[in-house]
Amino acid sequence: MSFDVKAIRRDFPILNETVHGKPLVYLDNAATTQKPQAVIDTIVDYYTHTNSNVHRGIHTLSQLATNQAENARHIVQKFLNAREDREIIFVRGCTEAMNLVAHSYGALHVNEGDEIIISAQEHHSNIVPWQMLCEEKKALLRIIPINDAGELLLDEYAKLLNERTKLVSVVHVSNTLGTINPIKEITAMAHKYGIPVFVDGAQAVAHFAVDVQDLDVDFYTFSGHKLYAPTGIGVLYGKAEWLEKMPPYHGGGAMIRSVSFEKTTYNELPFKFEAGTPHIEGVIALGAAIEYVWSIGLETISKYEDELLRYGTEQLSQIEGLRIIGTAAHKAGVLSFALADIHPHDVGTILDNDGIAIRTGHHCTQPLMERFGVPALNRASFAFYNTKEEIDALAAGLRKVVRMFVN
Ligand code: C6P
Repeated sequence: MSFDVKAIRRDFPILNETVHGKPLVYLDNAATTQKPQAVIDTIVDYYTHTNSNVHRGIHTLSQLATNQAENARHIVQKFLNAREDREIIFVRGCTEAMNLVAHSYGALHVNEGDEIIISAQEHHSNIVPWQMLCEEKKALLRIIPINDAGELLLDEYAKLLNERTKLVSVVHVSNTLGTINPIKEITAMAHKYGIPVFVDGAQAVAHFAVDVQDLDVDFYTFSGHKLYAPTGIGVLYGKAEWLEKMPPYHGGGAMIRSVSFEKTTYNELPFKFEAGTPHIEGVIALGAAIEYVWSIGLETISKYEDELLRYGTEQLSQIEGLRIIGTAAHKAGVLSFALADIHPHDVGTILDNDGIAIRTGHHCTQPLMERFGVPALNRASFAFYNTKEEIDALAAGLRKVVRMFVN
């Protein structure tokens, strides 16, 4: 299919907005993506025609809502190529998925003296839950280091694996560096010791196809809002054999089979991990977002975004005093950079005056800031609705910042 970015942009009404009187140039897609009309319509349609609680009612609307929500689960199962629908747990997002696994898997499998491996690239949400678990269990957190390009050092990783390791949890694509990690290799290395692997796919699923069976990961998570769906809905994939053994995370309605004051028995998968009324319209809209992405095609998306990344890298590299942080050979559409010694908040504010949205700060990866010796960074991150003209606007905006501060 040929890629018509102008037509794609018409699917996203927010792209017509102006900011400070200038056309919006939205380059903060790693923080959250904009929503296509198909997703917005799905939410309106749900509240207009179907709104009802799920898995609770015999009445027609409840059954319609249940069918739509379970159909969305099936769409996610296909999207990740999971074996079964029951391996798809709906959560609020990556952060909740990590806390769920840390809490539930951790309760069962992690004890004093055990070790958990994460990497130097991790977002705080893939650091703090494991730190909390390690503190509680007197276990140890081990960190896979990176080189100056922002790539994991697999030789060092190999040295960290041992019989005390109880879990490896790594990010698929770094939100700060853009590095795409070799998950298949990382997983195979851990599996030699029988160690399960959890992958944070927050920055992966919107950019290329992910096949959890091919990667052979034990757990995988993503947040809907980085995949053109609403906030507050995300997915935890887990191999059924792990999820079956793990205790529930939250207690309440829907996760039970029977309750008495003496004893409660738990529901089957996936409901054992879905206590309470779920984010029903979010679930259904996530299904619509995936169908929208499929209608374009992940291969087409990857190819186009690679082109944007290459063009953006070329254009930004020519700017005086600009240093790109994250130069891995295998990268997704994230460009983080320092601009002379100008504070990123100044850069972000001046760009915003020109309608250009980038992210500035530590990107919830403070250990990475320390690793690269910077207090904060600027980050432009791409989606398939971005254009080379928008990258030109960013480059022009950055030249203006340099002129204001350096000369
Ligand atoms: N990164 C960013 O601007 P939640 O907040 O649960 O939807 O996602 C957390 C998360 C986990 N892992 C990675 C790699 C992420 O990038 C994020 C979210 C956003 O980079 C907001 S901090």
